[in-house]
Amino acid sequence: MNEKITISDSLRSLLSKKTKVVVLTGAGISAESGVPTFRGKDGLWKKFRPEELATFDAFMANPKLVWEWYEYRRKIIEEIEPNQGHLALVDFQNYFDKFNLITQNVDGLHHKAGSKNVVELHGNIRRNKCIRCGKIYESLEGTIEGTPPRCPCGGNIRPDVVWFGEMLPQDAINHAFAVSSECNLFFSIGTSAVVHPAASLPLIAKRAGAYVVEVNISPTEITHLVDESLFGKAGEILPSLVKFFK
Ligand code: BV8
Ligand code: ZN
Repeated sequence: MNEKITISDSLRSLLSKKTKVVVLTGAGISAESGVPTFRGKDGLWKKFRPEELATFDAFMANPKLVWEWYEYRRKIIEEIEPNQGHLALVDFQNYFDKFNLITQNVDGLHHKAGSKNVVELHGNIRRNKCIRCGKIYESLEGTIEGTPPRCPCGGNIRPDVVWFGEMLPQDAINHAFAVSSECNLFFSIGTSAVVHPAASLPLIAKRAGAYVVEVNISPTEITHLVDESLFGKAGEILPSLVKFFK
């Protein structure tokens, strides 16, 4: 399915190279690749609530359970490929003179699809770090085997992702705030827009006068305030939007 979708004249006129575009993605853009979303019916949280696993306290209380949950997610991610939605965003990046891709996802699929300078607000599940000395590990080489593995300094190794209650990487969120407040066109794609501060980016763009478009299979927390909602799968909607590029 790649036929043309119906978009407004306003959006159509904004799909020109000169428009400054920011895209925010969430778990929904990876759904068609087979990555379970967080809050959907097949959501990752079906057995546990976010606060039970994706927090530092949860890791300190039960490092084995939290580590195994991430290992389970890494296994899913190792076997999957970017989908048409990720690939369309590479076309977006090649078309628009000013384009910024910001993601809440930790699966690395935008990078794998060929997107450049991806801003990962919540880190990357493939990377790890030591909770004691902060050493970053791109692979587990050099760590002491265990569940979780240990750093030679004695500290536990944890996934290099941002947990609830943790600050986002300062440069990432500052860059995201800056470009969202200067763009003409902002896309919120495949996110329920409940997790802050990422969820404030569409509002910042809207307040700065950008035209805000949501791409989602169902309404979200921000549907009432965006300028245009394109309901459907990101893997179908985004390639259809590419057809409007002049
Ligand atoms: C912080 C990494 C402060 C880990 C993640 C009350 C009000 C406001 C804020 C808070 C509050 N209480 C607590 C907070 C803060 C909290 C927060 O926002 N909580 C929420 C739940 C209320 N935020 C934080 O803690 C952040 N840090 O605030 O620090 C601070 C200040 C001072 C000092 C210290 C700290 C940190 C948040 C980051 C958490 N980490 N991930 C991991 O992955 O394990 S969040 C996690 O949720 C993922 O990153 C995910 O991307 C993100 C957001 O979820 P979505 O991506 O939107 O996924 P979801 O499943 O919800 O939705 C999927 C959507 O896709 C749906 O809408 C669905 O319809 C759609 N969809 C499905 N299929 C498709 C599709 N769309 C299109 N096509 C399809 N095919
Ligand atoms: Zn260490």
